[in-house]
Amino acid sequence: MKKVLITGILGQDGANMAEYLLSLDDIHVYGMIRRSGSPNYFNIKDFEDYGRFELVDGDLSDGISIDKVFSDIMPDYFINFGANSFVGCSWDMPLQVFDVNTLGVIRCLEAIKKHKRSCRFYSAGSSEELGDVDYSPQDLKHPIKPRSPYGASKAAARHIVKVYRESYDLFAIHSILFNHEGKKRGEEFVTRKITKKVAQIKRALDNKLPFEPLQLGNIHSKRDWSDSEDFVKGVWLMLNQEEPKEYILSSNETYSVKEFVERAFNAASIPGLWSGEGMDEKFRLFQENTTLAEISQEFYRPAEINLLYGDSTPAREELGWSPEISFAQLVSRMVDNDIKLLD
Ligand code: NDP
Ligand code: GDR
Repeated sequence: MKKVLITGILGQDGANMAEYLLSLDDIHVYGMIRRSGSPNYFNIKDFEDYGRFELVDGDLSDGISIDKVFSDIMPDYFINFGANSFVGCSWDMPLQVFDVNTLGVIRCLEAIKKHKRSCRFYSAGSSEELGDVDYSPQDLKHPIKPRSPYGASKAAARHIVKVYRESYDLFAIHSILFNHEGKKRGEEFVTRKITKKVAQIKRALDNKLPFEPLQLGNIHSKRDWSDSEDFVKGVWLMLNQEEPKEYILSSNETYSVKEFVERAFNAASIPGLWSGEGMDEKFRLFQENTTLAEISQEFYRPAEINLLYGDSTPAREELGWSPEISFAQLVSRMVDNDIKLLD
């Protein structure tokens, strides 16, 4: 039986990875949770009582706990999805972001180095490391130029994973993941914020009730969006190659937040039209003066990445990976899921 330790188990990718691995034979999954007064088990509710799944306590900001969790389990694979992953808040708490996202990775690597060097390690890198991009689509040769404390924390983690890989001959990788979303996505990220609000507005319109419009920041930024369920399979393929080679995972398409908004309302059969410019830009109900979405200064960031557009050709050609869920399917799956959750 292979033992896989996953951090960030209650988050989107950790839960999707565990669910995928439990669908395979011969894998025991240990999901690490951090101490909280009221942990949210929603993302793991479908498999938390499964026999080959166990929760263990640990915190990436505490090296003693990482050392203990690792040495108690002695895993064959260590997948680090734990992070402070919200770019928007990273300007407000840069030290905490670096502690968890960068020093946390060193704590994982130190445990592997000390207790079991044959353990294969994956830590989640991010397209946020690329920052103000020089060219599109972005590949692995693109310079690292982060635009946020979060992006900088992931860039630093990238370098330290390479250093440990080369210094101690570890199978340790930090591959760049472009945006990926889905039914388990946290509610502060823009896609889930949109689909949750669209579901609420649909409910209000169907029942002729009043509602507050969706409020967003920069709707002109473009992102390369995929489904997390596709990405966790790509990460597992990367972990099972012969050599520890890094790859980009992306959809190879890019859409603006504005396009996501349109498609989400469309998926809920709510017809709308854009009007106005800048801070006055609005998405209105077709042929009515009802605002569905509007702009708010509150959701702008101190610095923005205007365009992310990945090139995952090497992962497709060499690992045989490819995403199965299209952008249109991703949006409608998320909207349908949020509508169902209101029932
Ligand atoms: P989530 O925010 O959904 O999950 C992150 C998890 O990390 C949460 O479960 C959280 O715990 C946990 N965590 C936070 N701080 C600590 C800590 N100090 N110790 C242990 N665990 C901690 O993120 P995703 O699942 O979307 O992302 C997974 C990884 O991939 C992250 O590293 C993210 O930065 C990276 N990434 C994500 C992308 C995306 O588009 N989703 C793209 C590129 C990279 P709790 O539940 O208690 O809050
Ligand atoms: P991102 O995701 O920053 O790309 O990081 P997010 O969904 O937060 O933002 C995407 C884009 O939407 C714009 N935006 C808004 N964003 C949020 N959250 N809320 C809003 O109201 C809003 N209005 C506009 C943002 O400015 C941005 O341009 C995600 C995370 O999963 C990271 O952990 C991961 O590393 C990167 O993707 C790749």
